[in-house]
Amino acid sequence: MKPNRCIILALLCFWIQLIHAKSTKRAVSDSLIPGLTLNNLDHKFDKDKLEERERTTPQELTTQDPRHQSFVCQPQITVNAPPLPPISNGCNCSTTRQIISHEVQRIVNSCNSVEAVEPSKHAKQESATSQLQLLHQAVADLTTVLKAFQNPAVPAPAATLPKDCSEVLTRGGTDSGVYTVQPTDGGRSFQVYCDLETDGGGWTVFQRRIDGSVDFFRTFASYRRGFGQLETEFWLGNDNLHRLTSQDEYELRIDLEDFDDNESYAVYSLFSVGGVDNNYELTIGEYSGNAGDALASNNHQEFTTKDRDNDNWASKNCAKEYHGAWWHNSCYYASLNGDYQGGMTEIYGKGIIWYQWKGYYYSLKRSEMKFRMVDG
Ligand SMILES: [Ca+2]
Repeated sequence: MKPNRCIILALLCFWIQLIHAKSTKRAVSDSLIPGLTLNNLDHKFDKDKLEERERTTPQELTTQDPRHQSFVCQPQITVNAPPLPPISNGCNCSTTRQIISHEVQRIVNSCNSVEAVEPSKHAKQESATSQLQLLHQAVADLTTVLKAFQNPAVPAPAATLPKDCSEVLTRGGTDSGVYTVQPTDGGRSFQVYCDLETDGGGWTVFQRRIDGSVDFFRTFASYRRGFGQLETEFWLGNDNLHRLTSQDEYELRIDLEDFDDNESYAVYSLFSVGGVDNNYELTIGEYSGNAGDALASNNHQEFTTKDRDNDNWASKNCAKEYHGAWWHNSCYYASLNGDYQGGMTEIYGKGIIWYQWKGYYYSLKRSEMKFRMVDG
């Protein structure tokens, strides 16, 4: 063979191999285009070529493919096919389409599983958060209790009830009537009648006579407890009087009325009642008013009833003799717990008496005894 023919034959051989190599490379590259649907794969792939690629490595392809061998020529051409995706576990796949189909299904199943599990996880997280908040609150409450227990100096919550009618007034009370008070001694609360109108108001009423509907000729124990009706006639009780007047500094006011609609009053600048141990001793201050100072002689006297003689009348009991429980000395000028006799009477000193205003033979129509805190 002439050298020219040999050169032409070698160039023809190289051209044929180059065209085959380009065709093979294009087919493999098309199969890796992202976004291809499974239905399109049949049109993009040659099934036989793919099965061959899965069985061989890129290097083996150049030496074992009989079609390559038939075109082997100098210089040798190597086709670098891209690597195949790994075959998933559990997939009995023999083709790339089966692998992709299996992987897609596996991902779909995984997503469905996540969607099914996430709501449950979310609910559990919310429940745990809620329980954690409750636990924090319980710890805070317990800490507060422990602090209060360890430190007795922690102030108690403010009382919700007024200590007397003066406080009812300062809290904004305007209508006279029955209120519940809680003395500051920590004892039981009880009801009182508050006069919130007379001379500026704030008066805690502890005695009223108005119509004779209640019997006042009673025992020491009865006066200690109190009796009657707050809206009509009553005695508040000596224990309550002691508790209330021990709280602060109080003044005393006595309002009187006769059956001709005449009114008078007496005010004492200081008022307190002792405890049961000294038989509810009376303490009063300076007098003012227009009824006359009938109570001065009873200052510092103990309480006497028909069954408990604490007065200064050595041979008799003033309360029993004149039907009036009172802070008797060697009896009285004022006795507002006597019998309700209804005005002028021939009975000496047994009625509702204010001697300086009406004498010993006039039983008053109305009397009201009350106290309030001293200003300033
Ligand atoms: Ca006596």
